Amino acid sequence: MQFIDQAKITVKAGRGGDGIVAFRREKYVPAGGPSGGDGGNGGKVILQADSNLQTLLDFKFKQIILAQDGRRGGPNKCTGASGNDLVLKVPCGTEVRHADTGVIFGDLIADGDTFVAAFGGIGGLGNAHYLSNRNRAPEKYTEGKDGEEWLLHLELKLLAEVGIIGLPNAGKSTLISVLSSARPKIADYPFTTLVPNLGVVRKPSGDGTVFADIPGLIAGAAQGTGLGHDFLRHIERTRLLIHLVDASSIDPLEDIKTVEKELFAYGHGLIDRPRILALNKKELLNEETLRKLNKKLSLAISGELLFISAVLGEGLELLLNKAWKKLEI
Ligand SMILES: Nc1nc2c(ncn2[C@@H]2O[C@H](COP(=O)(O)OP(=O)(O)OP(=O)(O)O)[C@@H](O)[C@H]2O)c(=O)[nH]1
Ligand SMILES: [Mg+2]
Repeated sequence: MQFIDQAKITVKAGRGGDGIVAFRREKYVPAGGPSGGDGGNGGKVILQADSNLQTLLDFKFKQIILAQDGRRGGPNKCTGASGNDLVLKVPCGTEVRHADTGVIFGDLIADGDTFVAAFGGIGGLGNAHYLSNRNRAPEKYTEGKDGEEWLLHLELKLLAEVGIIGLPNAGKSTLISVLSSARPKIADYPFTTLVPNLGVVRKPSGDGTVFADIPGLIAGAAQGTGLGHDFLRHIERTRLLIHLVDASSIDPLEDIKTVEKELFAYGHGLIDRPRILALNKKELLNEETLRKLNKKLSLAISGELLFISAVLGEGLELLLNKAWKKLEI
């Protein structure tokens, strides 16, 4: 399935139906009064969050969305039928902005959340409304009003509590595959992961916590280099980041700094997000190298660090315990 996390759409609500001019025509009533009914209101365009959806793919092919117009009024003061509302399903975590100004209109978080993207035009009035003592046979009516029309920018920001970040090939997908039932592609080359993967990890209490594994970040990611930048938005809403580093790389400290720089450059408060630094692939290092690396990093880094092996499952319990603790604060 294609993962589409941005879309530009035009939503147009239905136009109100026109009011009409009509007069009562009854057999024994010589001069029937005005009886033109009102037009129905135009249908609304409504966005609704649906937890079964994971992407905005539908909107790649459907960019203009029109709700139904209201019907004209009828004789005998019959109001025209209102246009049907159009309900568009979007994934949970979809932010709705005005495409031209960037103003946030709405944010659909929980399953079932709704947001009226465009209100329908109200129906016009039929001539029955204009009966007065001075005018017993009004010919006046009003037209229905146009429905609202907006150019919207939809942006999906995944709702994961924990984000796994790091350089390509650090083992992020391996980690999420070991911790959860997610089965992302894992391979021995950078940029294996092209779209974020979500996995649910059970807390000791039994509650599920959503982890997101995003494509690898590289230097310049915040400015758009590589794939990472496009996906940093998906960790904006996380409460905790697990920064995964390949302990067997040539210079893990340099790797750490590269990713930290990108978090800083991206903004949105990511640099202040609670973080756990986990050095992966520890089984590839001998005792001596491990000790030296631990010392070097401990001197250079203020926070705590943890050595793990995603493949062997070593240190993962400790990693999760730390994660749960940090999430509780
Ligand atoms: N020896 C060892 N190899 C590991 C460990 N964890 C992951 N790997 C390997 O590292 C390689 C990259 O793993 P991935 O999980 O695809 O890495 P990633 O960080 O998701 O990579 P991108 O998606 O490209 O950013 C694979 O060959 C994994 O088998 C580990 O604990 N020990
Ligand atoms: Mg990956």
